[in-house]
Amino acid sequence: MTVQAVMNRKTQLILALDVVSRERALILADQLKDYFDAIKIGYPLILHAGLKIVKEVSALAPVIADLKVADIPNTNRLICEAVLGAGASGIIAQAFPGKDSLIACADCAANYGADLYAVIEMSHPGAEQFMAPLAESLARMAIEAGASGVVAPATRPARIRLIRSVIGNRIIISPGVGAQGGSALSALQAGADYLIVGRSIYDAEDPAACAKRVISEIHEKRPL
Ligand code: OMP
Repeated sequence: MTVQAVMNRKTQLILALDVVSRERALILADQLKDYFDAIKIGYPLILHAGLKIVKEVSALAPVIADLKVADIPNTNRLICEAVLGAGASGIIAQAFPGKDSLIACADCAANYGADLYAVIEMSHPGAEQFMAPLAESLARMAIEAGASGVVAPATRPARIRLIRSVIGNRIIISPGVGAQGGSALSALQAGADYLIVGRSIYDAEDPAACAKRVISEIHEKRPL
């Protein structure tokens, strides 16, 4: 079984750094690093700034590479090696391609001492069509494959509660807070370990003040 848990649970927030300018990304990462347990970087930033941005942001905070890896095992391994080799300490993969594909990611993550998070049900409305009916099986399979945890929707806290009952004490990271309408507190109360927050913080007039507000809101009502 290949399970890690690299992230340090301090604020329980993960910054989704979906800006497309390297300069803005580095300024935001530096301003916000103390308010987040990790910074999630995906295609928008990597495609604009190049893979080296993973190394640059990793110098400031732990990076989760959100490449939603979804291919055959060999291609999954090559993708994971590239981004974990560049300094990421976590990677996000889709669960739906199946157990062998996910095991390739989990084994690669283990080789780098990194975490694998498997997407089992996404936060947007369209995920109710095909993903939600399969989410429990995907979650079970992800755990068997050796994932450190799963990605489950803050937009539907009842789904987080259900997934928690399936995966025991593995990690749930949960996007959809703020811009997509999800409530930080409801997602945590439903069983999420970490909240992924992007636009509502990096697009705020004062991102650091906004991050502080979210932290005080969640931890005043739910002590760490
Ligand atoms: P905001 O909606 O701006 O807070 O950003 C949410 C972040 O979480 C984006 O980077 C999305 O790509 C990501 N995300 C979802 O919104 N929903 C999902 O179901 C899964 C993810 C993800 O895997 O991170």
